[in-house]
Amino acid sequence: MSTSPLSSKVIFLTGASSGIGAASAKLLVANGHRVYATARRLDRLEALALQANSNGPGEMKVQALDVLDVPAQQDAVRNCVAAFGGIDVVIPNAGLGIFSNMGEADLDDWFTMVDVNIKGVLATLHVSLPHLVASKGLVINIGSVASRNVFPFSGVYCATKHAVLALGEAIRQDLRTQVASTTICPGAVNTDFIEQTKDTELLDQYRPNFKKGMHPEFIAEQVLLAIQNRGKGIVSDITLRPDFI
Ligand code: NJP
Repeated sequence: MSTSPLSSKVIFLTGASSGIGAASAKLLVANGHRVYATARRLDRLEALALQANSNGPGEMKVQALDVLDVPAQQDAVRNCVAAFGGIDVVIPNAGLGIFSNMGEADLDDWFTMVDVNIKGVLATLHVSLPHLVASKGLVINIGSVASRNVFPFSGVYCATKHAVLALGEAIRQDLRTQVASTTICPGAVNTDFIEQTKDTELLDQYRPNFKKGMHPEFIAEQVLLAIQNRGKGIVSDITLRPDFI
């Protein structure tokens, strides 16, 4: 059980070095929460923490972490608990999409998406769930509009995000009285996400849509709301779409 005051939660976050993860980390610290922020790019995490900690009132600690490295995930969770006294919220946000035609894709790219978006999320959940059971905590998964629909040139990404939504629902069912589960399913968000796509024709075609997508700060606000909702009710899943007006 976390030793935090009721209003200040301890949050374990992956993929915090950019986009939705970075925006969430900043907003959560600005609202008094204590964030254990992880990603592979430690320089970015350190810059983020410097900025967030100078504004407070919450606190950010950082650790370099590749979500595919299970012992490293165990180490990060142990360090988070040692630093902050427990874990109240886990956000397995690290993820990527490499868009391509099913007939032309690299098998390695498919495996990378499955590894990070499914196995990485599973590893984060597996190492943190005992702490969430202890704190009667919350998992906030980052799904996608691709969790329910399949879009052209992103079939494997869609398959991985279907899995993320299924995992959130599985937590809701199996751990009903112990751990709450919210899955946030955004459409296009203006982050570095699309830059993983190697097919330059597809990249040119998709980039403008992501550029006019939602601000990552809007997704971060829904993360904060999910945490603030505890005690009132649980939003099991929520879909967020860009306002193109
Ligand atoms: O993208 P980006 P987003 N180990 O590229 C990290 C979902 N989503 O914020 O390790 C650890 O800015 C990477 O960190 P680093 C999407 O599927 C997005 O948009 O330093 N971390 C970075 O912090 C994903 O689940 C859109 O490179 C790893 C982060 O992941 C989530 O939103 C729409 C890692 C990616 O940040 C955040 O993506 C949608 C690894 N092996 C869902 N590999 C959208 N943007 O439109 C990557 O429906 N990361």
